[in-house]
Amino acid sequence: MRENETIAAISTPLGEGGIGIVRLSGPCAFAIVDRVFACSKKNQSGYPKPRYLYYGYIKDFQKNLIDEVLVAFMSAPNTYTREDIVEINCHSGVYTLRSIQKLVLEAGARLAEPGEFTKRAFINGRIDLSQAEAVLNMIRARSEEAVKMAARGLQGELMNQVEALREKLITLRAPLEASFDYPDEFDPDDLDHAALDRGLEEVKAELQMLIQGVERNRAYQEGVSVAIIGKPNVGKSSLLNALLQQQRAIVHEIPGTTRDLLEGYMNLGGYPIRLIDTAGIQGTCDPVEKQGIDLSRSAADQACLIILVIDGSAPWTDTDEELASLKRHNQGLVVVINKSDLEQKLTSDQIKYCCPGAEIVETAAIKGQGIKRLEDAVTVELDRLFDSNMEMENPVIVSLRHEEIINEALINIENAITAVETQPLEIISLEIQNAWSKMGEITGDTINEDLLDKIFSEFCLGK
Ligand SMILES: Nc1nc2c(ncn2[C@@H]2O[C@H](COP(=O)(O)OP(=O)(O)OP(=O)(O)O)[C@@H](O)[C@H]2O)c(=O)[nH]1
Ligand SMILES: [Mg+2]
Repeated sequence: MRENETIAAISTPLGEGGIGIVRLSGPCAFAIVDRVFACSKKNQSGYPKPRYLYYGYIKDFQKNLIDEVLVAFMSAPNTYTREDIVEINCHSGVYTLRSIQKLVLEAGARLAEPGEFTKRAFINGRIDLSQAEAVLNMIRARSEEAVKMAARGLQGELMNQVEALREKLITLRAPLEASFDYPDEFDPDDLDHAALDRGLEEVKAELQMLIQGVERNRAYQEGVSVAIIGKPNVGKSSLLNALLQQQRAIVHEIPGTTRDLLEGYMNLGGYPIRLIDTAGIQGTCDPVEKQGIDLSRSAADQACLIILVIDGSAPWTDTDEELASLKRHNQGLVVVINKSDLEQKLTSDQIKYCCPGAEIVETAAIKGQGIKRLEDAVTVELDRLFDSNMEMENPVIVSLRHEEIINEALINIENAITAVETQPLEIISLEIQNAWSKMGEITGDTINEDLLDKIFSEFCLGK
């Protein structure tokens, strides 16, 4: 990384809005902005006084006015990047923002790479890697729960847990290393194998604890897919509209109205949900309908949870039974008996027989009846699926990257435990060292430049 360069980028979304920000970070940030910022109070106030907003104009080198702005100067090291930072608050228009960015680049800054501001915060030691990743999670969070988890990551919760574990590993390894380095003073035979074993078991349990909440956390972070499945005309699209509270899908009495997959987004119990309406499943010779049905089946297969809709005013059929059997292991299922406002021909016994244990909810989608009960049933099913009864104060682990690292460290520790009885001390020590080093990849203590680049490249420009 070219740390000595001053970087700049538009840090707010490009579009029309009240305020847009062009941000600079680096040793020449103040000097660069000074070349393009005409500030009336400059001399009287001893500008730039850090953390004050200065009113003035951005002008190009020919003194043409570009925008009326407020500029904040923040001096190192008390800034996001620990470098000098300047934020130019301008009017948010695509052309204005781009013009100011272009001007500061001409005045000596370099265009920042995606995530480079946060990368500098990491490299300059203000945050660790897990906190940098939490920044990304915060930006991407699509539900209240996801925001809460990202905030915990930002506060360094994961970093603290990981560092405490790594400390333990150092303590466990110390007597082993001492016996290699000072064989005269530390006799390997005096080593307390039972204590070593106990310590390793403790670390193993803590690592397992760390991974426990992963699936649920990921569901909160990335969202869950919920597919509405059923025979034609049972009211799937009506249910989608009722849940989304908008006329998203066409509803019609002609069976086979929905031919494609249709999606909408909603939030339930803190879970961001991708709700998918599907074409009604039945035997057909129509090639277009058949394609739609193939899509329905694959949506059912890939969903985290299936809402199986059955028409309560019609008798139970073999197709309903076949649809009930689509549920995979580890997939959630809620059964809806729709059209409960009409005379009922269906008994829940048949459903209970084909979908043992499944929650059954009666709705009248076109009247909006039973929708709240359906939402509650889906939330309960998701909680069950993602083991949400666990205490909320579980460690914050959301990324697949962390999970993989912890799993690998866990293997090292399990190897070390097996080695305590059977292998030379060097092997145990090496496994502990490997686990310590692996865990350092979470905080960024032991990570290579390529991986860092990969992580930060996922950020947006200007962050
Ligand atoms: N009485 C009654 N009619 C309903 C209810 N829900 C849906 N309908 C009617 O059933 C018909 C089919 O509804 P849709 O929501 O289009 O059903 P669908 O399952 O999406 O149908 P396809 O897209 O053809 O598979 C429409 O005429 C709806 O007005 C309900 O709760 N009660
Ligand atoms: Mg439909």
